[in-house]
Amino acid sequence: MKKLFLLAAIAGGCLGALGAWGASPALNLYEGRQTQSLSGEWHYIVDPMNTGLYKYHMTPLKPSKRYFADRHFYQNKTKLVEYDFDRSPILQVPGDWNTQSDKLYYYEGSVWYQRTIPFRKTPGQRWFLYFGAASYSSIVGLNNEVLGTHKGGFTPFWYEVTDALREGENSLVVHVDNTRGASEVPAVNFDWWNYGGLTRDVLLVSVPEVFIRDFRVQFDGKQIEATVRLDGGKGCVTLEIPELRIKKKVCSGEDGVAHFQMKAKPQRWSPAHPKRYEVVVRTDQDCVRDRIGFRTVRVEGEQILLNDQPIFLKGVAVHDENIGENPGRCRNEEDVKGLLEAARDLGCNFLRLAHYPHSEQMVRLAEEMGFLLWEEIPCYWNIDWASEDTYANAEEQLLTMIHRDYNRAATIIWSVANETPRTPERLSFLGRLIAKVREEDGSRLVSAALEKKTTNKIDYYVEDELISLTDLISFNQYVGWYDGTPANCDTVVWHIPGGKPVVVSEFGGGALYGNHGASGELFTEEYLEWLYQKNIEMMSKMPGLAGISPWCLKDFRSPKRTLVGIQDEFNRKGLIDERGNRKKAFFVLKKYYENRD
Ligand code: GCB
Repeated sequence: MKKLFLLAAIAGGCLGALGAWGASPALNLYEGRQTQSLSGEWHYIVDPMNTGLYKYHMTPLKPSKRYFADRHFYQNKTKLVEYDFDRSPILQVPGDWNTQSDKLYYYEGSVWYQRTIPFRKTPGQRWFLYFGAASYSSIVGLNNEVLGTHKGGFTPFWYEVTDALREGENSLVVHVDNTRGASEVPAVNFDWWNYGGLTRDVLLVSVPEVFIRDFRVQFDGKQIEATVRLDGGKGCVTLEIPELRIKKKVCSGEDGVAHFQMKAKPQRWSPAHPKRYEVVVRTDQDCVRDRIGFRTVRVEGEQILLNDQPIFLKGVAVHDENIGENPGRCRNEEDVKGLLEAARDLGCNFLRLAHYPHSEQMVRLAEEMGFLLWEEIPCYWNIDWASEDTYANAEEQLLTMIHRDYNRAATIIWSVANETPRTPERLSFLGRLIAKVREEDGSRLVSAALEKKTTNKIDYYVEDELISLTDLISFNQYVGWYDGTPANCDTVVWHIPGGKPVVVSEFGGGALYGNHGASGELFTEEYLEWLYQKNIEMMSKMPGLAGISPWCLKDFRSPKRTLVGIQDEFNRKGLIDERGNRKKAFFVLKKYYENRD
């Protein structure tokens, strides 16, 4: 058991603090990594009572008695066995379970996934199991060994399995549980579908004994700095950017970390010119590549400067849910492309990836297509601010997101929270998170989507102690929807502290595509069209306005939206509906973006 524990600890990223990465080194999926996809058909068993985890008095089962147990071992006829993965139905991985079976549509609980992995050992190699995301928590078992547990439904995790894999067939079992919890992140109340499952890619990654675990590249306007981290030993590292004629070799210290500094004048990455350079990192055993854009971002007074030029963020907020007849979590590049193409047609240069880390595919493709990104973790509405475990969970999600996307030029904003209550506990919690972001990555802007306050529906105040800690003043407002009608926009007076760029991180209202009526009629396309016209007029007068990300691109599933015939369990604040049909408001925003610098 001790050995397993150690394995899980190592694989879970507890190798100790090294360099600037903090305590959890990433295992990043660069080009050139040898990977075997474990996507496709997995058997599953639905286990609402957690029969595979506990005995009848709720004492925990030993791993050897859990559903992890190697099914061949249990198929011994003298034992009573009451499960059989081979006879169990199939779920596609990646994919949420809710949209794959009617029985699982509302399901919140545990599901056991199982598949086999054929394996042949090659000397001198190490192997990792990589999970893009499992929502919300998981326990991974390989051949009856527990590799580890993970919490947080939107961030990747991995386990080293070099010693756990055996020649021939291996049984991989993953217990995934999407039960909501008061001390989880997010907690119990949120306005999107609580999709469960192995929602992102599962991979078997093979690397040499000493391998390039992670590298970070940064451009400060004058020079490119890079830090490469080897795992398994030390070595000499060559970093090459062929198009810039850069080639440099640095030998790591005992810690396996090599630092580079190179003067360079790259073409700058921007939405209008999303130029990326191939960066090759090589040792005598390993070679990986990434395509990296170089840009700078900072704030000056009330402006956001991209490559030293002011930029207005023409944004839209997006959930990780595909466009289609039966939408669910995005499963592949095709799914995220659908969303990104709709945002491009809208004229956006910026996306708020709400309300949790989206997939790496989303971030990479957005970068290739020239979108600036706001990335965020699900400290949403109210969570258990006083709990240290909750804090540790939020911090882990935040750091994993930063580690995964550190090299992405597209990402300019890390956001730590959405619409959270102003309490001392929350201030201390989010203050710690913000300090953590700055420690980990001083090259980007930090934000949080705040709330506004009004007592008379005329004076709106954005007041929050967090503003002194963030780079932007971002807040959500719903004048014309939760707050009066769009006509109210004419009389609203905004009281926003000056001195920092203002980004309205949400505004919007609901409309069912194809539902027409007078502009005063709720849920009609005409109402939403009017709401967008009036909000745009109002916000254009806001001092310091540096960007907007209306709520939101696409109608998305939410069990909180129950109005039959209109919502039918969809939040209807999309500019397009779930099938991609454009509402009238889409064209109002498009026109505004076309005419705005
Ligand atoms: C908000 C939330 C967003 C909701 C939206 C709404 O302020 O940030 O998650 O979906 O309002 O539709 O009410």
